[in-house]
Amino acid sequence: MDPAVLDKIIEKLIEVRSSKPGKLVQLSESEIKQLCVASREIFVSQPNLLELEAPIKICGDIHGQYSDLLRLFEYGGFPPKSNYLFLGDYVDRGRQSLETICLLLAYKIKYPENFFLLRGNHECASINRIYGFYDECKRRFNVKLWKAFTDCFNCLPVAALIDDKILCMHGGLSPDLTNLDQIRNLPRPTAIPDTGLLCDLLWSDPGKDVKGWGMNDRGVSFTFGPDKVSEFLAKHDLDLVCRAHQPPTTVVNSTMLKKQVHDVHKNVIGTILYLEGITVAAPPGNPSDKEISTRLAFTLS
Ligand SMILES: [Mn+2]
Repeated sequence: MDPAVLDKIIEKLIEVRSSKPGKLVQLSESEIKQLCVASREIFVSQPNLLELEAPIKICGDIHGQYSDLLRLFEYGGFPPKSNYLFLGDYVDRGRQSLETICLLLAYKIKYPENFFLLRGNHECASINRIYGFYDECKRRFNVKLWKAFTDCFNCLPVAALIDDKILCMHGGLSPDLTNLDQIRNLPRPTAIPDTGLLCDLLWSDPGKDVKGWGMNDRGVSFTFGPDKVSEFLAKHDLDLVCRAHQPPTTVVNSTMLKKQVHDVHKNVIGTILYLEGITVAAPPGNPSDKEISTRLAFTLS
């Protein structure tokens, strides 16, 4: 897409960082369509299992909370000052899914080798039709635009490997995952199926008290126990599984994180509220909307 158009879009989107949180940025339909098409081309040209290097900042669910995304960049540095990997769930639940996804796609197009987006379970038409994104697209634009996003989301990569040691995805492990090439070989474009490897990567959860594989209360996919994580890490010579998808249960500091990163056999790092030494408080949320307060962000250096 035209670099001048792209720069204008980014400028408009980040201009509101000095405004009151919640201020809308109404891009044109044509600008948003261009973001969908140009980013989709980049997603398809890059592997489904991204191979990345530290230093990189890893961020969890944003869920349409655009002012939180801007705040996150204020803390961590606006691209390209820092490299970023986002773990999915950009849309739904929050009030500004459009601003959120547009800024993320714009940065992906502007800095394709330094800014990375994985797919979350909400980057799927059957989910974001129900949980807010469809309604926001329809209210502010039209259903055709929502369909343009679906075409783009269907091409998002689903996992990343950092320094050959840290496997990142939105949900978690899968009983079907025996070789990382299976992730590399997942076809795109694709919707997220109800079962199988792709479904699990985007939907599964770790279960502290689970041994092996357990039922998942979400009614989709599985839970996996610490034994399955240890087994998986040993088999693939990895240090860590890093994921999002759930509200934070632990707040760690960088020392704790480093210890965990270097302490192999240890579980799954996920849903951590940490960025550059600053613990970001999760906004008070409606308990029934647990995911809205999910934020994961930490730096690997
Ligand atoms: Mn999720």
